[in-house]
Amino acid sequence: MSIVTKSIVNADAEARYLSPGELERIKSFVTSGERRLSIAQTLTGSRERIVKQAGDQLFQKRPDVVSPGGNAYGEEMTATCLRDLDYYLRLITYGIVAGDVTPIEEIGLVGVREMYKSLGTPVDAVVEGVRAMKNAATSMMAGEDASEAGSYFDYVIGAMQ
Ligand SMILES: CCC1=C(C)/C(=C/C2=NC(=C\c3[nH]c(/C=C4\NC(=O)[C@H](C)[C@H]4CC)c(C)c3CCC(=O)O)/C(CCC(=O)O)=C2C)NC1=O
Repeated sequence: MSIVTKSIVNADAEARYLSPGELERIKSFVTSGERRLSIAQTLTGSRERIVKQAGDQLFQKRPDVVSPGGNAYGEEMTATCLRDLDYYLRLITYGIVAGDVTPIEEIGLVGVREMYKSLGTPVDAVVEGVRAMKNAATSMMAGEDASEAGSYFDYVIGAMQ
């Protein structure tokens, strides 16, 4: 739910006008809108490059995951691993557009540690992959955009640990 919808639902539940604080938060959401959309466009347009670079960096740092016995060993499993990175990049674009981490949390983080545990996937290596995507993505952006985008990657990294 966006901050707009959420504020309206909360206010209407109490049959009141939006508070000055709520209006202020909506204002900041609206004024940052153009920038957030342009960040999401950059990430969407560069998704293949970001995922590829991040994968290369991850497998260099953690050769164990793509070695025999590793969770991402073999062409098919490696592709599934890169697909997961792509999933998280996609969810991060949702968060940036919504100006809110809730979609990332609800779609991709609830129960994620248990899920990866049951798959035998080392979560710390997934985190490493998200960190590598952050590096690849933010290196394509100017300062303020990089820090805005970076905060959503950091959110995923923090929530997975
Ligand atoms: C959009 C929300 C969403 C997420 C996040 C998601 C993740 C997800 N990753 C999976 C598998 C997997 N995930 C990985 C990923 C990795 N293995 C490693 O060693 C690396 C560290 C890492 C890549 C960074 C691998 C290799 C599998 C296949 C494991 C297997 O089949 O044994 C599976 C099991 C089913 C399948 O193979 O598709 C799910 C559900 N699915 C979703 O719908």
